[in-house]
Amino acid sequence: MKKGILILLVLGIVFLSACVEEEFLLCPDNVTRVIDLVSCPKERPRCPESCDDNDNCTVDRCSAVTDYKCVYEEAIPCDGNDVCEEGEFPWSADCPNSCDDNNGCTSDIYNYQLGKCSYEPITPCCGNDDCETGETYVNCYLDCEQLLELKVTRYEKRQRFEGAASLVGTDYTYLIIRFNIRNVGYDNEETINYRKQKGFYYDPYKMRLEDDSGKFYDVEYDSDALPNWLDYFIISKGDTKGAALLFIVPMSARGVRLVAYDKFGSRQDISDVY
Ligand SMILES: [Ca+2]
Ligand SMILES: [Ca+2]
Ligand SMILES: [Ca+2]
Repeated sequence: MKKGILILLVLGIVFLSACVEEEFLLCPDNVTRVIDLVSCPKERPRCPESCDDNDNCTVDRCSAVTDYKCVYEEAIPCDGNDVCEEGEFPWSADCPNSCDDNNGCTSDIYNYQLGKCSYEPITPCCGNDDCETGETYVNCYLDCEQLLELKVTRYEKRQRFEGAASLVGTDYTYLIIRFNIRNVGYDNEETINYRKQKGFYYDPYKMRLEDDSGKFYDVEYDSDALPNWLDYFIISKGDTKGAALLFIVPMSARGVRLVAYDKFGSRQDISDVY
């Protein structure tokens, strides 16, 4: 009996001691409570509230990649470092506002390698006092002399032309153009015609018509049936020749002009027809 009382007593003590409240400790995160501070969760690393170094020329970074430390990388380009860097011209105060040299015959660029404006000549350029390849009096009278003068003296439209198909009932017409062509400046030696002679090499098939819509019309081969037909010919400097050519144009063509080309395909002169 005594032994039974003793066992109950011991069990009672154990039970009571289990009911005593444990003493908890607060971890540094101010949230977690533990009995032993060793059990606190490890503090999570964090970046400083700001990494701003007040320098426009650095990129300020902080993340797990930088191990939660502030890292500063040079910003390129950097507006405000007194160096005109790639991509900054012309908006940045580090660069000149403009590289314009007021010369339409140079291309104006900012050269980042040299750190200054640089200028490349544009060729050909109308206005540089030099009649360059590709320039003629027609497309650049500023630089080139007039070498040829073309004057339409008469034109005639008809839908029938002897020896050629009738255009009656179509929207097209034959156009006969008579003109004078004067060599005012050509004094080159020509050998194309198997004769060594100075002057302008006239080729009827280098003549074209052009209208307001930008269409071109070639000389008809029946032109040689025209009185005054002028075949390949060298026109000496100062000489004028009269000639006639036949074209087929739509009735609706407007702003028709006769154009003379040289043997290289450059326009030498233009004369209005109608
Ligand atoms: Ca800069
Ligand atoms: Ca320029
Ligand atoms: Ca020029």
